[in-house]
Amino acid sequence: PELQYPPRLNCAALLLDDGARAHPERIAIRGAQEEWTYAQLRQQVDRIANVLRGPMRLETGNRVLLRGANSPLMAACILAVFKAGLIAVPTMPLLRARELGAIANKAQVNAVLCADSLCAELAAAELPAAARANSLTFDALQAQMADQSAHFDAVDTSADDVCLISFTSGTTGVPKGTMHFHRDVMVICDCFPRSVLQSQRSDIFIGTPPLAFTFGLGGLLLFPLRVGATAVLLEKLTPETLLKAIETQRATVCFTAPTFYRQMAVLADRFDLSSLTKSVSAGEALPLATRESWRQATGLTMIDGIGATELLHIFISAAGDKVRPGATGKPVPGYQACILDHQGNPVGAGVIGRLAVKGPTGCRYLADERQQDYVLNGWNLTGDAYEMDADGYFYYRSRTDDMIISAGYNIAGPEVEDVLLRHPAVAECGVIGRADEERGQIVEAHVVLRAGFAESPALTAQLQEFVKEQIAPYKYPRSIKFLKALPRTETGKLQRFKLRDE
Ligand code: 3UK
Repeated sequence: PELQYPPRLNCAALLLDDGARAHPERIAIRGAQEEWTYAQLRQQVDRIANVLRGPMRLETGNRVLLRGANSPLMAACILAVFKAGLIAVPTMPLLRARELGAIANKAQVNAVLCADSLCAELAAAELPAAARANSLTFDALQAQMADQSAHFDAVDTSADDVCLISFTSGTTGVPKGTMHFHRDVMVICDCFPRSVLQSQRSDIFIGTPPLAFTFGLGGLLLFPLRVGATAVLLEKLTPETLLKAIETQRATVCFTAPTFYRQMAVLADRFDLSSLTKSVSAGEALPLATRESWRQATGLTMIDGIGATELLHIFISAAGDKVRPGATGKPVPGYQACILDHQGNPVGAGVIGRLAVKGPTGCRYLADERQQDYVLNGWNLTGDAYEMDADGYFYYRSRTDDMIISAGYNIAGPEVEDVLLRHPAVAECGVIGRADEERGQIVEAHVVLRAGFAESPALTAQLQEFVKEQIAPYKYPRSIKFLKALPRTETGKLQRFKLRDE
């Protein structure tokens, strides 16, 4: 892909001002209540930018913590921060005071914009004094916007000025902040969406990932703006309300996590999903069983893609007839990937090793010694165990740390999960290694049953047999536990450590 941008670049100016000039009357963003054309979005963004640089007295390079569920106003705040030459620090809506305080201090934020409904938790957080004094709720922001001009000239930033600090949903330790430039924002718009998704101006994007998660920021805001399409931003979506919204909004592109697709597949026949042409899955591995049930329910071939906060968006993926069952896909044009052994040497086809990625975006942690663990000779080590085939397709096996070693066998939990998901009684499942004196670890499955099934020793035996019939018998779960729900992050990732700690 052509990834040439001028050395002076403000990504919001490029995404927004150009769109507002070229197609002012097209719908840019729809929310639960409001609908903004490109011209209106630009005006909202410009008013917010004027608040930021006027009454809030922020200066180029200052950092603004943002907190809100997906909505047009939240989107406008992020764009305004970019346009005003500031740095956005978006935070996940479900974070608690302790985590918010850690992020605010790590990123040394100078100001805060927070949705009214999420203010209480932030009020309880320890913020840098200056940021505490320079906080606005969305209601207060809107009151101030009314007094501001609807025109703001984008601050003349450099393509490699930081505009975004995105925090990883780290399962352990202090969250890691990853820094991204104005250029990186354009790069992700010009890689995956162009070469794999092939998004168009007529597309209507919808989905669940929060804008504070770069999967959502790209898929539900930046990508649609880049091609003049429409972004639908709704909060608190459930599998059922997302299906309803796809129907009523006539959405064409859906972004969500595998667990949502699994639950939607069961309900899909009650909705008219004929508008939908693309369904993108990311955040965790897409089991083949889920790909198949979604295909049966909708006729659509899902677009699986692995992305990471460190790399900003998706770097391995495949769509349409390029999809190979069980594989995530091939490196997105612009990116390279390879598999390394423990010494850091490349391994050949068919050997499991550590995934390494190089491309136009990459990991830049904010003051964190873990930078050395993630980047080796310019290659980003994502922490995933992958395998490549002779044709260059990449197959996810597990997180590097999650590989189960039982009686000398290496077992990838997701492979066992894929089998269990094919059983009619299983709605959701998570497979981990449980410490065992004799075998080192044993395979343990945590299963959520579908409605109409009840746990019993007979069902446990049946599930164990079911696994043994389909994959090497040593991979079968010697222990099966039944749960009402699995612990997941806001981004749809299974929290395996919570299953282990049980
Ligand atoms: C895992 C996947 C298998 C993998 C993300 C799309 O998930 C995103 O970013 P995070 O920083 O997590 C990164 C890690 O998540 N993962 C993500 N997608 C897949 N594993 N198949 C997949 N398709 O372990 C990776 O290292 O939260 C995803 C776009 C932007 C993102 N930030």
